[in-house]
Amino acid sequence: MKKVLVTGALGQIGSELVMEMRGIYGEENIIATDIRDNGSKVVTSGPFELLDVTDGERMHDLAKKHQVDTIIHLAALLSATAEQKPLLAWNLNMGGLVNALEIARQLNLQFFTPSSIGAFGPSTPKDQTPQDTIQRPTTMYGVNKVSGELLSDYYFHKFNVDTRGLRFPGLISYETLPGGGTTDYAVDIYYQAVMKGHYESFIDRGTFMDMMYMPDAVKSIIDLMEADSSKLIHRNAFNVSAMSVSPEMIGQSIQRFIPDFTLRYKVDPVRQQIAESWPNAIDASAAKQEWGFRAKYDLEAMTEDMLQKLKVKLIS
Ligand code: AKB
Repeated sequence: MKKVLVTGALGQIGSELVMEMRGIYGEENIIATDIRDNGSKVVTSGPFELLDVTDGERMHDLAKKHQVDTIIHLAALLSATAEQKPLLAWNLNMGGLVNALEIARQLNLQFFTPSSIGAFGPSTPKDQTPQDTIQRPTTMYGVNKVSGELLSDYYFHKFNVDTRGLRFPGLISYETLPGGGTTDYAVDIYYQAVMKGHYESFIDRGTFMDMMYMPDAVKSIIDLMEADSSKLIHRNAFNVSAMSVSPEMIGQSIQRFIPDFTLRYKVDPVRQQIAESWPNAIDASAAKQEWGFRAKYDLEAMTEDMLQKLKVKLIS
């Protein structure tokens, strides 16, 4: 990666990935794009362009104008929003993806897009979910993610595009809030713990899902993109995870730092049903073997860092 165009750059992943890559590859070499301009440091610290990813012509023009050699395509609706607006999700998630893949083919670019634990469904083995297994998701987001994995494989086999991807778990971060995801509770809980000392979880006790702290997610994207192509067998859908946790486990972890923190439950049936259709804990051994994936943060280390960073952000 020398010159990279990032779509959805103001989202939860993009806002941290862009800043990290600008530090590594040089500010001018990371072209951030998004449908809106929020005036944040992603916009002001390097090249920024407005881009609606359903506009393939503009995406093509921007890739040519900035002479990029890589596209990191992040723009997408997350699971809960996609369930509310399935047709919009199809058009944005699949339309944006096929535009980005076509441009990667036409301009011979390296390509990354994230998949998700949402690509699994109720008939997938729930524990130690294998890298290669049954994928019959029951959500529009899941349908989009499986299709995206297959489409990215297709562009590699058919057109030799250097496509790569990760199946992300819930990502926990303090810079930018996620929006419209099922795993968002695991971010909200930290914000509310710092601001109010209390959280009402929309996901029920005893519901396990995989999670990862954002610094590990950002590093895993960069490491996969830098990995030797000849070593990659599962190019577009590596299972990656740092922990499998339930709301009460995060609550107990927070109580070690904020002893008075209280957790109650007000379950949202839609997001609970999505969560129950996803694995409890996935097996990340293919990512470890093929390109050396390793997460630095476990639950305790993440909680300590999140609370420290949020106290600075929200209180001081
Ligand atoms: C969501 O909850 O929709 C995302 C995901 C796991 O893909 N965070």
